[in-house]
Amino acid sequence: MGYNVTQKIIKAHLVDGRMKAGSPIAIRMDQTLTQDATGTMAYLQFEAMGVDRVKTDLSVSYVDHNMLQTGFENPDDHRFLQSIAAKHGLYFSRPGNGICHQVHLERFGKPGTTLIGSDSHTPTGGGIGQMAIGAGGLDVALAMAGQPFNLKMPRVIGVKLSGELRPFVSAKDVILEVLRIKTVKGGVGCVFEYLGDGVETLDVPARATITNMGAELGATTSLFPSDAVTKKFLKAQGREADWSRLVADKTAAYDEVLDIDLGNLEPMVAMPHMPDKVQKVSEVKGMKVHQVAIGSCTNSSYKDLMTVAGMLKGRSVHTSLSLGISPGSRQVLEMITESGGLADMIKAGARILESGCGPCIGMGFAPPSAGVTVRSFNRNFEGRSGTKTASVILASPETCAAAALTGEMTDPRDLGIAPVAVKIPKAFATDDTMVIPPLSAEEAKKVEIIRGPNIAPLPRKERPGATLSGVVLLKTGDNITTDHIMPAGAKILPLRSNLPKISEHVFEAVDPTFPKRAMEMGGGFVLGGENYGQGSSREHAALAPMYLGVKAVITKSFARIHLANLINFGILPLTFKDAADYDRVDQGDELELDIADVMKPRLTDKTKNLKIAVVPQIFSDRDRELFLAGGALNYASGK
Ligand code: MIC
Ligand code: SF4
Repeated sequence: MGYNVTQKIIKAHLVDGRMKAGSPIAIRMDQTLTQDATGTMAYLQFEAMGVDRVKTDLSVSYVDHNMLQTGFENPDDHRFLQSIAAKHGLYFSRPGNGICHQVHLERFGKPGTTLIGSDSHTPTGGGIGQMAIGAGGLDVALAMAGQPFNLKMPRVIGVKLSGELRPFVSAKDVILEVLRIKTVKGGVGCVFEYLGDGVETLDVPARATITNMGAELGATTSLFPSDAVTKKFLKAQGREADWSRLVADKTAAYDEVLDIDLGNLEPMVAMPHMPDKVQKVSEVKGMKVHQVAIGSCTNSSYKDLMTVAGMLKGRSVHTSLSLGISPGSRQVLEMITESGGLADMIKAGARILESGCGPCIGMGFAPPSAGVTVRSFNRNFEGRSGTKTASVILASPETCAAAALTGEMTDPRDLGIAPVAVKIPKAFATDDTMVIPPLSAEEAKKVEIIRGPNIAPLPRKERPGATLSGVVLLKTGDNITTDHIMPAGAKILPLRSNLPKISEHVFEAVDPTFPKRAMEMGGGFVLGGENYGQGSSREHAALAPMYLGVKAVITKSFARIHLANLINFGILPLTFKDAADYDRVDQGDELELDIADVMKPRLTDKTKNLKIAVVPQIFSDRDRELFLAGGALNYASGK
């Protein structure tokens, strides 16, 4: 039997383990990326490991999230990141150069290689056949220190594409269709690998939209083959030498196959407040819209924005709303400027935001109270936009542009305008002056790391005792996101390097009394339903609860990255052996967890005098030792 693309890349990077779905494996990481909101912590952790220079082929530190500079915190952090990159042999992508995933795809990603990034949308690189995986900052720091990445060998779901997309239907509609079928928890433990005749009809930006938003399936990553289309893209980026062909063998097998006929798809949306609440645009047409935002790492390529520019050209944004556009990278901004697209957008009344994450993470351009905002983004969790009462609808750039013109949900095919066809340019603008290359080892020695007052020292955890006891501080439901656990937004994001301060906001939108109660009670337990911790890679969703004394989290199931982050910071993740037991334990109950043998924990609900069977979510000896050491940092530095 031949290999699929996923197996080929894993096989070439396998350091330990067996390639059997569900088995623990360790793979070598060729490249790393960080962004500023997770990066400060990742570099503090890397520093604590005592390694002078990154051991990867290439590591890049990006600044794209914390771009609003309403105080000293964000600019201080940018300066810290620039100096620490210089110290340790990294490339530094300066603020203004663009969103990490878009820039990495354009300038650094390489087919057939591995990339680990401290951001959940790192799988964007799958658009050019790179195995790109999102993880917590600590796992990225370990990779920079030359350690392999530990994960479970994924199941490989083949998504067989046939046919061709019709006008005004685009890549976003493909991934929304996959989300409709598989839901936000349907991809946990899986790689989505795209195959079939339809693949060659999709250009790289389209492929990258699909692999990017595969993160919303909870997937380990998503992958396209590297073919002639990939070669054309890399050539236009002046990087033909980085191309290599990588396709599945004819006899390759998949654990499951999904068939999608591109020709049958229609414009779709994900309704509030989950990316899998998918409907056809035609089913919600006429709904009033108060804001439109186009951009984010999902849909901010040159092609996306030129499509929008073409639809707006000679028309005006509806008076009832504001349209904000954030280009994905400086390359995109430069090229839409030179080709006249930017002027068409401005003439139509669009507000041009800087090149970065911006409104996607609540960094400005928040919608009005109870407003409906249509966004070309990937996440629509409650409150994430910065306005708690707002509703976010996720849609393609075409559907966003249609809403911007009419002021209501509109199927772009009903506008009665000619479809805009944008071709991938023969040559992109490839000026990398906003990327500072690594210094020589000699020069790096002279660099002083600049730390502002916002950088608090890194916390360490003690080794756990034989018994963990305390009360259930909070009982949550299904699909709790890391945005629920550790909110982002313009006010809280600048505190990412300051754990004591950011911890005051844990579970803010769910129960604002949580931090105070947790501190007063000396910590305790958190209960959750299915898919606990889905969404972002932010390790602060584990670190901050750890700081507040959370000892274990007991759920029906976990999302992959958050599960790893919990173990990395010494919080024990457990699932109920019988999901029905979730209903028997209540918030406020006093629990005792005997972990004399951590692989056979014994849980007692002392309030109800109940024994509850639980399963530790620890799958390898390494993870067990790491938890027993009080977390990955103690483990890695031998403390
Ligand atoms: C997100 O989209 O939620 C983020 C902000 O990019 C996060 C990372 C973070 O919280 O810093 C992610 O996706 O991992
Ligand atoms: Fe930035 Fe949004 Fe992409 Fe996260 S999802 S990396 S916040 S653009």
